[in-house]
Amino acid sequence: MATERHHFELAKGINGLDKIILRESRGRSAEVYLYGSHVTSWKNENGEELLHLSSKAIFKPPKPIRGGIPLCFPQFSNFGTLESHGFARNRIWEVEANPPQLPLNSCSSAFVDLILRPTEEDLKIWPHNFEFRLRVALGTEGELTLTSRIRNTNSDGKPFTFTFAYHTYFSVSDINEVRVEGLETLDYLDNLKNRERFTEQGDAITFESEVDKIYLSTPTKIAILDHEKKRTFVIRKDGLADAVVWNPWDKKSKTISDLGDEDYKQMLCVEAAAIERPITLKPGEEWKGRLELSAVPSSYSSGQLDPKKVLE
Ligand code: TA6
Repeated sequence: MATERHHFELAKGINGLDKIILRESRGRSAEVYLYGSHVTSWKNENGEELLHLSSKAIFKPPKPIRGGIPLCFPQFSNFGTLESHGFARNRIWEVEANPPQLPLNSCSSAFVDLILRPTEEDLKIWPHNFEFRLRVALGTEGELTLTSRIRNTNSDGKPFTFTFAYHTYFSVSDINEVRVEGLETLDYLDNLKNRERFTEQGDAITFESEVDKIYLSTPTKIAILDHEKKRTFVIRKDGLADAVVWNPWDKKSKTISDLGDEDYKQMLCVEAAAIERPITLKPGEEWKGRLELSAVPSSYSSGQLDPKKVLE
């Protein structure tokens, strides 16, 4: 299916699962599985993959897809009684032809609107009616934008509360050569130390062992500088105060059955999230959380990366 309005194609993906393909005139593309509304691919004009998809990803419900951009809703990790990261990532979503209006980013060259509503079974584990709308858009400069709108449609007058994350797996050339700018001096909860609170030191974040941290009250822009690829990912976010940084490193990777033993070297998760202050919605209320990803050439100054230029 290709429509004039949305400029997307519906195709069959791995194991016959439905997927949406977004294409842009200069050859950039993105793919979204209806299973989980899961972005599994984002490519630049040279056809290079910018997201990391696990070499052992299993495309078989109910196992969530490992890699790409899993959506964590209505619970991040085990911050509650539901399965890890909630259930939105392992439900089949629908394409929505005419969603309530969302200001159209005029720079969007292709987009698709998806929706998830709870089934009777879902209501047994999380007794709240909701509409979760996701727009995935590919911009004319190759930027990938995900806009989530979550509405409380309870008819019993009850509010509900949730945590949320775009659990993005970025593709990097070598985790040892990567640094993250924008989280220096911030407080974080360390998942490897019982979520104890610490303060990050002044330097950019680099990687030499397992990391699993929830940075709190983070700026709206974060950058991942990939020295070897001479590429910088710029993450822009709205409505998402926190940012999770995760790399399982070698030992933890071996305990994750659908992650290749060596995958950790080529991946880094930096996840725009709302965790410390969960979102509460009364019936009729809607929350919006927006993520914009772009990949730009890194700027150099006498052989050094200049993160300030990137963040300007
Ligand atoms: O976002 C980091 C994290 O919560 C880690 O603690 C780690 O286990 C990871 O997500 C993956 O979770 P998953 O449920 O997809 O195996």
